[in-house]
Amino acid sequence: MIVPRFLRPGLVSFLLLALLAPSPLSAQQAEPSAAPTHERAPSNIAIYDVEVVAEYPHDPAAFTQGLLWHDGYLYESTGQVGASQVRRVDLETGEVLRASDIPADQFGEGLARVGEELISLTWQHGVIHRWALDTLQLRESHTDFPYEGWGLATLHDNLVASDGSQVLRILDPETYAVEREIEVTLDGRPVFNLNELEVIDGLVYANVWFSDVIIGIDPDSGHVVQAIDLSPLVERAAPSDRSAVLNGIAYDAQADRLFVTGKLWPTLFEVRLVERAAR
Ligand SMILES: [Ca+2]
Repeated sequence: MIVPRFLRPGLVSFLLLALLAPSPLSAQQAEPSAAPTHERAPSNIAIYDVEVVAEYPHDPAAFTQGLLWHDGYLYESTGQVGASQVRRVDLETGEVLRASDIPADQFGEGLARVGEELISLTWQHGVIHRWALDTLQLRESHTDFPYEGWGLATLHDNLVASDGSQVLRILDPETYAVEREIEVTLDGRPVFNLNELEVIDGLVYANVWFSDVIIGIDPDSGHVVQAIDLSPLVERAAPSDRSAVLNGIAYDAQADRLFVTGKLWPTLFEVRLVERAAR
């Protein structure tokens, strides 16, 4: 858990710069006047470390794609073709209390709650499912969503969805029509691979696929305003599978508890954010 203090600033700068690693698309989109990112660290964002408040068991076979907290339970969606489910999970024991299979040809993705229903995405199938919150019975499947499904959360009265790119989409929670697109940027550069989502106090928090950082995004501007360095937890979870990346954010607003986990991780962590001192 302990990372030498003197290593931390450099470590998180490295992690943040990794988010901005040049890709053909980002290179094309970069402003000609923009300074090369390798010459400066990202600025104007708050950096947080985490303290572990509690550790709970997590199904090490769960390829976690969506995670949320509601009324005393965790709800989790899992991926992989033939193994995707929507689940209600007991926090203390990690026991799967109830589960429903996502159709076996589909790869489950993000999960959000709207009222008494859960909504789950699929990766490349264009299908969005609605499930009864209490029974987890499948109620309806929408079949022509034109984007990849990655992360999903509820933002005010809408849904917010990621598709693995730098774009978040605000969706109508009934029709899934796109009401607004948000390009997510850090220091003016797009941040790709946005994955699992959670909304906390109006900010959209996102896992970034294959990174150890969760970013906090202002949904009005798309600007990254916070970065949370989870690398000590990744080391602690010691995932052996390369695909076992940090993914899964759930917030218990009533008790102000923040939970994070990863795909195939044996542990779910409750964490407290600690802002890193300005330097
Ligand atoms: Ca979530």
